[in-house]
Amino acid sequence: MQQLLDTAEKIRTMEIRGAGRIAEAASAALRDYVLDLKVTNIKDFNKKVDEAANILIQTRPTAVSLPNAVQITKRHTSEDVAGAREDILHNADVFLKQAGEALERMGKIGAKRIHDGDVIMTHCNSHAALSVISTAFKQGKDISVIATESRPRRQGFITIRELNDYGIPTTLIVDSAVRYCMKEVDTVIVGADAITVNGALVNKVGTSQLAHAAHEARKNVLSVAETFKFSPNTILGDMIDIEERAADEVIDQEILAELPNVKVKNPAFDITPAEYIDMIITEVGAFPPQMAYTIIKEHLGWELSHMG
Ligand code: RUB
Repeated sequence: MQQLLDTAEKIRTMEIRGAGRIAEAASAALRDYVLDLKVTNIKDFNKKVDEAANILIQTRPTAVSLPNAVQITKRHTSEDVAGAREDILHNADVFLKQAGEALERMGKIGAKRIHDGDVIMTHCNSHAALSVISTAFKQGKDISVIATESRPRRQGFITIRELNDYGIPTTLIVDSAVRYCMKEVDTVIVGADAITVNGALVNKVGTSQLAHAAHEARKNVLSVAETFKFSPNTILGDMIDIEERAADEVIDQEILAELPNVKVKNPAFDITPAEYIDMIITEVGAFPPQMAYTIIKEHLGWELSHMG
């Protein structure tokens, strides 16, 4: 259990971050937990697995990849502990393998939408978006990137490091310079924490202003998202919970303490409506956001909505 708690803590404190990485870490943590779980009857086994699953799911509320990965990993129909354990280990191995392959496939599919000479704007740090950008670059396309800082946690610094390592010409901007710089941009490429049934994109706060500015300037907006980032529960009417993080990520607590009339609001994500997104690149193809329902139905299955 201690190992699983450590992983949960790393997700909560964002040592492990990004919707894809969170999902992979949770699946692996559940696999390792089950491997060491010493119970003999299936009822106790299921109870323990559900408890562990809930600990992982509660670490961060927005990335749907997290509950999806946990549900995909823990589902089994076995009546005995050995069979259930085997199923869960198998599920985790398949999920982790497919997640790795998905990143590569999305890179190849998305790179087709990037042309020689393109200027790409990206936001935050998305492994999926970077897979598309780096694949296009490795194909020999002459591209450059404008990367936002992504306050308050500055994940943009991780992005510029990765782009620099690839050798891709990169310009760092502050978040408020997005609209000013949009005239230079050909395509906006971002990741996703969740895609809802109506094709809305939930991603790092600030994504919606990028998409809005791109829409206004008639530039393309691509979101790159594995199918496990689509939300089955939104079919049942559920809303995506937007994580609110601590004030001290935004302002020094000592300064804030001197300002009794001031409070801080620090939402970690925002919502971009489908009308501002041209295409969602998944591992099974490039789709308009209006096809979210079909992706959920065909690739996640209705049963996810009724579990957990
Ligand atoms: C990260 C973020 C990323 C998505 C997709 O937010 O918003 O764009 O999670 O990332 P945080 P990936 O830093 O708060 O986790 O493509 O790597 O799954």
